Amino acid sequence: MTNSALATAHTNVALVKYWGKQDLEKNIPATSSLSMTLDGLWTRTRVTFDESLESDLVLLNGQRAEEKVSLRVSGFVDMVRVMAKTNCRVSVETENNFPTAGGLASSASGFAALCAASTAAAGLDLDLQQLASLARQGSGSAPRSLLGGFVALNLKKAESGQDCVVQQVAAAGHWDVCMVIALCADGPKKVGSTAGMERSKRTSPYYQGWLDSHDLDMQEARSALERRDLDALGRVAERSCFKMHALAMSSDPPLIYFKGATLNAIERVWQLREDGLAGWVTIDAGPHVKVFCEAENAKDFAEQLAKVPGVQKVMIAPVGPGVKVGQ
Ligand code: 2P0
Repeated sequence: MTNSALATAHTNVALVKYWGKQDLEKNIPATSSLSMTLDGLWTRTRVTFDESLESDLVLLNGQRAEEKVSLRVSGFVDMVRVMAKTNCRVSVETENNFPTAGGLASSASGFAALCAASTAAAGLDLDLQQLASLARQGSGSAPRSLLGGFVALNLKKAESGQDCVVQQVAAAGHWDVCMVIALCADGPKKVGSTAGMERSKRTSPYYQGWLDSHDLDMQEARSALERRDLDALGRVAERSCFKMHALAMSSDPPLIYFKGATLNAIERVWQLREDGLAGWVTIDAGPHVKVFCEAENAKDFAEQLAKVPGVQKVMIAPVGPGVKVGQ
Protein backbone atom coordinates (compact mmCIF):
# COMPACT_ATOMS: atom_id res chain seq x y z
CA MET A 1 0.00 0.00 0.00
CA THR A 2 1.10 3.58 -0.64
CA ASN A 3 1.81 4.69 2.90
CA SER A 4 1.95 8.44 2.62
CA ALA A 5 -0.15 11.01 0.78
CA LEU A 6 -0.58 14.74 0.77
CA ALA A 7 -3.86 16.51 0.05
CA THR A 8 -4.83 20.16 -0.22
CA ALA A 9 -8.45 21.24 0.20
CA HIS A 10 -9.92 24.73 0.15
CA THR A 11 -12.50 26.06 2.57
CA ASN A 12 -16.03 26.74 1.47
CA VAL A 13 -18.72 29.16 2.54
CA ALA A 14 -22.35 28.12 2.35
CA LEU A 15 -24.73 30.42 0.50
CA VAL A 16 -27.58 28.18 1.61
CA LYS A 17 -26.65 26.99 5.09
CA TYR A 18 -26.74 23.68 6.89
CA TRP A 19 -27.77 23.93 10.56
CA GLY A 20 -29.08 20.81 12.29
CA LYS A 21 -28.60 17.09 11.84
CA GLN A 22 -31.16 14.42 11.14
CA ASP A 23 -28.74 11.80 12.50
CA LEU A 24 -26.12 12.88 15.02
CA GLU A 25 -24.23 9.58 15.08
CA LYS A 26 -23.76 9.34 11.31
CA ASN A 27 -23.55 13.13 11.01
CA ILE A 28 -26.27 13.38 8.38
CA PRO A 29 -27.48 16.97 7.87
CA ALA A 30 -31.17 17.75 8.24
CA THR A 31 -31.12 19.91 5.11
CA SER A 32 -29.27 20.23 1.83
CA SER A 33 -26.76 23.08 1.42
CA LEU A 34 -25.07 25.03 -1.36
CA SER A 35 -21.60 26.55 -1.09
CA MET A 36 -18.82 28.33 -2.88
CA THR A 37 -15.31 26.91 -2.58
CA LEU A 38 -12.81 29.65 -1.73
CA ASP A 39 -9.49 30.17 -3.42
CA GLY A 40 -6.53 31.14 -1.22
CA LEU A 41 -7.78 29.59 2.03
CA TRP A 42 -6.67 26.01 2.36
CA THR A 43 -5.72 23.11 4.58
CA ARG A 44 -2.80 20.94 3.53
CA THR A 45 -2.52 17.56 5.19
CA ARG A 46 0.00 14.74 4.99
CA VAL A 47 -1.05 11.35 6.31
CA THR A 48 1.56 8.64 6.75
CA PHE A 49 0.81 5.10 7.88
CA ASP A 50 3.79 4.23 10.06
CA GLU A 51 4.35 0.77 11.60
CA SER A 52 6.78 2.23 14.12
CA LEU A 53 4.15 4.43 15.79
CA GLU A 54 2.36 3.14 18.88
CA SER A 55 -0.33 5.78 18.71
CA ASP A 56 -1.52 8.35 16.20
CA LEU A 57 0.48 11.54 16.08
CA VAL A 58 -1.40 14.70 15.07
CA LEU A 59 0.43 17.93 14.35
CA LEU A 60 -1.50 21.11 13.62
CA ASN A 61 0.53 23.95 12.16
CA GLY A 62 3.71 22.26 13.42
CA GLN A 63 2.50 21.78 17.03
CA ARG A 64 1.07 18.73 18.77
CA ALA A 65 -2.70 19.15 18.45
CA GLU A 66 -4.78 19.42 21.63
CA GLU A 67 -6.39 16.18 22.76
CA LYS A 68 -9.89 17.01 21.53
CA VAL A 69 -8.59 17.59 18.00
CA SER A 70 -6.34 14.49 18.08
CA LEU A 71 -9.25 12.30 19.16
CA ARG A 72 -11.46 13.64 16.39
CA VAL A 73 -8.74 13.01 13.81
CA SER A 74 -8.00 9.50 15.14
CA GLY A 75 -11.71 8.71 15.17
CA PHE A 76 -11.89 9.68 11.54
CA VAL A 77 -8.80 7.64 10.58
CA ASP A 78 -10.34 4.66 12.42
CA MET A 79 -13.03 4.57 9.72
CA VAL A 80 -10.32 4.51 7.05
CA ARG A 81 -8.46 1.75 8.95
CA VAL A 82 -11.61 -0.37 8.99
CA MET A 83 -12.08 0.11 5.24
CA ALA A 84 -8.40 -0.64 4.52
CA LYS A 85 -8.33 -3.56 7.02
CA THR A 86 -5.30 -2.25 8.89
CA ASN A 87 -4.48 -1.33 12.46
CA CYS A 88 -1.46 0.71 11.52
CA ARG A 89 -1.12 4.04 13.34
CA VAL A 90 -0.67 7.28 11.42
CA SER A 91 1.06 10.59 11.62
CA VAL A 92 -1.11 13.47 10.45
CA GLU A 93 0.63 16.75 9.73
CA THR A 94 -1.83 19.45 8.91
CA GLU A 95 -1.47 23.11 8.16
CA ASN A 96 -4.11 25.81 7.71
CA ASN A 97 -3.15 29.09 6.07
CA PHE A 98 -6.01 30.89 7.91
CA PRO A 99 -7.36 31.09 11.51
CA THR A 100 -8.55 27.73 12.88
CA ALA A 101 -11.98 27.17 14.47
CA GLY A 102 -13.16 30.75 14.34
CA GLY A 103 -16.05 30.40 11.89
CA LEU A 104 -13.87 30.19 8.80
CA ALA A 105 -14.78 26.60 7.97
CA SER A 106 -11.48 25.05 9.02
CA SER A 107 -13.28 21.79 9.70
CA ALA A 108 -14.60 21.73 6.11
CA SER A 109 -11.20 22.03 4.45
CA GLY A 110 -9.60 20.07 7.30
CA PHE A 111 -11.76 16.97 6.95
CA ALA A 112 -11.81 17.15 3.14
CA ALA A 113 -8.00 17.14 3.13
CA LEU A 114 -7.81 14.45 5.83
CA CYS A 115 -10.30 12.29 3.96
CA ALA A 116 -8.45 12.55 0.65
CA ALA A 117 -4.98 12.11 2.16
CA SER A 118 -5.84 9.23 4.51
CA THR A 119 -7.73 7.19 1.90
CA ALA A 120 -4.96 7.73 -0.67
CA ALA A 121 -2.28 6.82 1.87
CA ALA A 122 -4.22 3.66 2.73
CA GLY A 123 -4.36 2.72 -0.96
CA LEU A 124 -8.16 2.91 -1.09
CA ASP A 125 -9.69 3.78 -4.41
CA LEU A 126 -12.98 5.51 -3.55
CA ASP A 127 -15.32 7.31 -5.91
CA LEU A 128 -16.48 10.87 -5.22
CA GLN A 129 -19.68 9.90 -3.37
CA GLN A 130 -17.81 7.40 -1.20
CA LEU A 131 -15.27 10.09 -0.33
CA ALA A 132 -18.12 12.52 0.36
CA SER A 133 -19.86 10.09 2.67
CA LEU A 134 -16.64 9.56 4.60
CA ALA A 135 -15.78 13.28 4.73
CA ARG A 136 -19.29 14.05 5.98
CA GLN A 137 -18.76 11.82 8.98
CA GLY A 138 -15.85 14.09 9.90
CA SER A 139 -17.74 17.31 9.35
CA GLY A 140 -21.04 18.12 7.64
CA SER A 141 -19.56 20.87 5.49
CA ALA A 142 -16.47 18.87 4.45
CA PRO A 143 -17.93 17.02 1.41
CA ARG A 144 -18.49 20.40 -0.24
CA SER A 145 -14.75 21.14 -0.04
CA LEU A 146 -13.96 18.07 -2.16
CA LEU A 147 -15.15 19.98 -5.23
CA GLY A 148 -14.33 23.36 -6.68
CA GLY A 149 -16.72 26.05 -7.87
CA PHE A 150 -20.28 26.02 -6.50
CA VAL A 151 -21.21 22.82 -4.73
CA ALA A 152 -24.44 21.33 -3.43
CA LEU A 153 -24.74 18.67 -0.76
CA ASN A 154 -28.14 17.21 -1.55
CA LEU A 155 -30.11 15.08 0.86
CA LYS A 156 -31.48 11.92 -0.70
CA LYS A 157 -34.70 10.05 -0.01
CA ALA A 158 -34.18 7.05 2.29
CA GLU A 159 -35.19 4.57 -0.44
CA SER A 160 -32.27 5.69 -2.66
CA GLY A 161 -29.85 3.98 -0.26
CA GLN A 162 -27.69 7.10 -0.08
CA ASP A 163 -27.83 9.75 2.65
CA CYS A 164 -26.60 12.70 0.69
CA VAL A 165 -24.83 13.33 -2.57
CA VAL A 166 -22.28 16.00 -3.38
CA GLN A 167 -22.57 17.76 -6.72
CA GLN A 168 -20.75 20.52 -8.51
CA VAL A 169 -23.55 22.85 -9.56
CA ALA A 170 -21.20 25.18 -11.49
CA ALA A 171 -17.47 25.16 -12.10
CA ALA A 172 -15.21 27.95 -10.82
CA GLY A 173 -15.11 29.55 -14.29
CA HIS A 174 -18.91 29.90 -14.41
CA TRP A 175 -18.95 33.26 -12.66
CA ASP A 176 -16.34 35.80 -11.62
CA VAL A 177 -17.52 36.44 -8.07
CA CYS A 178 -15.72 36.71 -4.73
CA MET A 179 -16.17 36.45 -1.00
CA VAL A 180 -14.69 39.39 0.82
CA ILE A 181 -13.97 38.21 4.35
CA ALA A 182 -13.86 40.65 7.25
CA LEU A 183 -12.27 39.07 10.34
CA CYS A 184 -14.23 40.44 13.28
CA ALA A 185 -12.56 38.78 16.30
CA ASP A 186 -9.71 36.53 17.39
CA GLY A 187 -9.74 33.08 18.84
CA PRO A 188 -11.93 30.00 18.69
CA LYS A 189 -15.67 30.16 19.26
CA LYS A 190 -17.08 29.09 22.62
CA VAL A 191 -19.76 26.75 21.31
CA GLY A 192 -18.86 24.55 18.34
CA SER A 193 -21.17 23.92 15.41
CA THR A 194 -22.26 20.41 16.40
CA ALA A 195 -23.27 21.50 19.92
CA GLY A 196 -24.93 24.64 18.57
CA MET A 197 -26.94 22.73 15.99
CA GLU A 198 -28.14 20.18 18.51
CA ARG A 199 -29.19 22.95 20.89
CA SER A 200 -31.16 24.67 18.13
CA LYS A 201 -32.81 21.44 17.05
CA ARG A 202 -33.84 20.64 20.62
CA THR A 203 -34.94 24.06 21.78
CA SER A 204 -35.57 26.62 19.03
CA PRO A 205 -39.28 27.08 18.35
CA TYR A 206 -38.30 28.10 14.81
CA TYR A 207 -36.51 24.88 13.88
CA GLN A 208 -39.48 23.40 12.02
CA GLY A 209 -39.88 26.63 10.04
CA TRP A 210 -36.23 26.39 9.05
CA LEU A 211 -36.74 22.86 7.75
CA ASP A 212 -39.98 23.76 5.97
CA SER A 213 -38.56 26.80 4.18
CA HIS A 214 -35.21 25.30 3.19
CA ASP A 215 -36.12 23.59 -0.10
CA LEU A 216 -37.31 26.86 -1.57
CA ASP A 217 -33.98 28.50 -0.67
CA MET A 218 -32.11 25.68 -2.42
CA GLN A 219 -34.29 25.92 -5.53
CA GLU A 220 -34.03 29.70 -5.78
CA ALA A 221 -30.29 29.65 -5.15
CA ARG A 222 -29.67 27.04 -7.85
CA SER A 223 -31.74 28.92 -10.35
CA ALA A 224 -30.05 32.27 -9.53
CA LEU A 225 -26.63 30.64 -9.80
CA GLU A 226 -27.45 29.20 -13.19
CA ARG A 227 -28.57 32.66 -14.41
CA ARG A 228 -25.61 34.40 -12.68
CA ASP A 229 -28.18 36.61 -10.96
CA LEU A 230 -26.22 38.25 -8.13
CA ASP A 231 -29.23 40.05 -6.62
CA ALA A 232 -31.31 36.90 -6.47
CA LEU A 233 -28.55 34.66 -5.10
CA GLY A 234 -27.38 37.34 -2.65
CA ARG A 235 -30.90 37.74 -1.35
CA VAL A 236 -31.32 34.00 -0.75
CA ALA A 237 -27.87 33.83 0.87
CA GLU A 238 -28.67 36.64 3.30
CA ARG A 239 -32.00 35.20 4.30
CA SER A 240 -30.53 31.70 4.76
CA CYS A 241 -27.76 33.17 6.93
CA PHE A 242 -30.10 35.17 9.14
CA LYS A 243 -32.54 32.29 9.49
CA MET A 244 -29.62 30.17 10.71
CA HIS A 245 -28.56 32.82 13.22
CA ALA A 246 -32.18 33.29 14.30
CA LEU A 247 -32.20 29.58 15.14
CA ALA A 248 -29.02 29.99 17.15
CA MET A 249 -30.31 33.07 18.97
CA SER A 250 -33.69 31.50 19.70
CA SER A 251 -32.07 28.42 21.25
CA ASP A 252 -32.24 27.90 24.99
CA PRO A 253 -29.81 29.06 26.29
CA PRO A 254 -29.32 31.48 23.40
CA LEU A 255 -26.31 31.37 21.13
CA ILE A 256 -24.93 34.54 19.60
CA TYR A 257 -22.00 34.12 17.22
CA PHE A 258 -21.87 37.85 16.37
CA LYS A 259 -19.54 40.39 17.95
CA GLY A 260 -19.97 44.16 17.86
CA ALA A 261 -17.75 44.35 14.79
CA THR A 262 -20.00 41.83 13.04
CA LEU A 263 -22.98 44.17 13.32
CA ASN A 264 -20.87 47.16 12.29
CA ALA A 265 -19.77 45.29 9.16
CA ILE A 266 -23.31 44.17 8.28
CA GLU A 267 -24.51 47.75 8.56
CA ARG A 268 -21.68 48.99 6.35
CA VAL A 269 -22.39 46.43 3.64
CA TRP A 270 -26.09 47.26 3.65
CA GLN A 271 -25.33 50.99 3.46
CA LEU A 272 -22.91 50.40 0.56
CA ARG A 273 -25.56 48.37 -1.20
CA GLU A 274 -28.08 51.17 -0.81
CA ASP A 275 -25.45 53.47 -2.31
CA GLY A 276 -25.10 51.20 -5.34
CA LEU A 277 -22.26 48.78 -4.49
CA ALA A 278 -23.83 45.33 -4.83
CA GLY A 279 -22.84 42.83 -2.14
CA TRP A 280 -24.63 40.49 0.30
CA VAL A 281 -23.51 39.26 3.68
CA THR A 282 -23.22 35.76 4.97
CA ILE A 283 -21.94 34.70 8.41
CA ASP A 284 -21.18 31.23 9.71
CA ALA A 285 -20.88 29.91 13.26
CA GLY A 286 -18.44 32.64 14.17
CA PRO A 287 -18.15 36.44 14.09
CA HIS A 288 -16.66 36.99 10.64
CA VAL A 289 -18.63 38.71 7.89
CA LYS A 290 -18.30 37.44 4.33
CA VAL A 291 -19.54 39.57 1.46
CA PHE A 292 -20.66 37.89 -1.74
CA CYS A 293 -20.06 40.22 -4.68
CA GLU A 294 -18.85 40.50 -8.27
CA ALA A 295 -15.04 40.19 -8.48
CA GLU A 296 -14.78 43.70 -9.88
CA ASN A 297 -16.30 45.12 -6.68
CA ALA A 298 -14.26 43.04 -4.22
CA LYS A 299 -11.51 45.63 -3.74
CA ASP A 300 -14.01 48.39 -2.97
CA PHE A 301 -15.71 46.22 -0.35
CA ALA A 302 -12.34 45.24 1.12
CA GLU A 303 -11.30 48.88 1.46
CA GLN A 304 -14.58 49.87 3.07
CA LEU A 305 -14.66 46.92 5.47
CA ALA A 306 -11.09 47.57 6.60
CA LYS A 307 -12.35 50.92 7.99
CA VAL A 308 -15.18 49.40 10.03
CA PRO A 309 -14.59 49.63 13.80
CA GLY A 310 -13.48 46.27 15.19
CA VAL A 311 -12.63 44.67 11.84
CA GLN A 312 -9.12 43.23 12.20
CA LYS A 313 -8.25 42.05 8.74
CA VAL A 314 -9.88 41.72 5.34
CA MET A 315 -9.26 39.04 2.72
CA ILE A 316 -10.57 38.56 -0.79
CA ALA A 317 -11.32 35.01 -1.92
CA PRO A 318 -12.28 34.21 -5.52
CA VAL A 319 -14.00 30.95 -6.41
CA GLY A 320 -11.62 28.09 -5.64
CA PRO A 321 -10.66 24.60 -6.83
CA GLY A 322 -11.45 21.12 -5.52
CA VAL A 323 -9.22 18.86 -3.45
CA LYS A 324 -5.87 17.81 -4.88
CA VAL A 325 -3.93 14.71 -3.88
CA GLY A 326 -0.22 14.04 -4.33
CA GLN A 327 2.45 11.86 -2.79
C1 2P0 B 1 -22.55 25.49 6.70
N1 2P0 B 1 -21.84 25.58 9.06
O1 2P0 B 1 -23.46 25.07 5.95
C2 2P0 B 1 -22.92 25.75 8.14
C3 2P0 B 1 -23.36 27.16 8.34
C4 2P0 B 1 -21.64 26.70 9.89
C5 2P0 B 1 -22.78 27.56 9.65
O2 2P0 B 1 -21.43 23.51 8.43
O3 2P0 B 1 -21.05 19.56 13.16
O4 2P0 B 1 -18.09 22.13 11.18
O5 2P0 B 1 -18.85 19.19 12.03
O6 2P0 B 1 -20.99 18.77 10.81
O7 2P0 B 1 -19.45 21.34 9.17
C6 2P0 B 1 -20.08 24.31 10.13
O8 2P0 B 1 -20.28 23.17 10.73
O9 2P0 B 1 -20.33 21.04 11.46
C7 2P0 B 1 -21.17 24.44 9.15
P1 2P0 B 1 -20.28 19.55 11.88
P2 2P0 B 1 -19.40 21.86 10.54
O10 2P0 B 1 -21.40 25.74 6.28
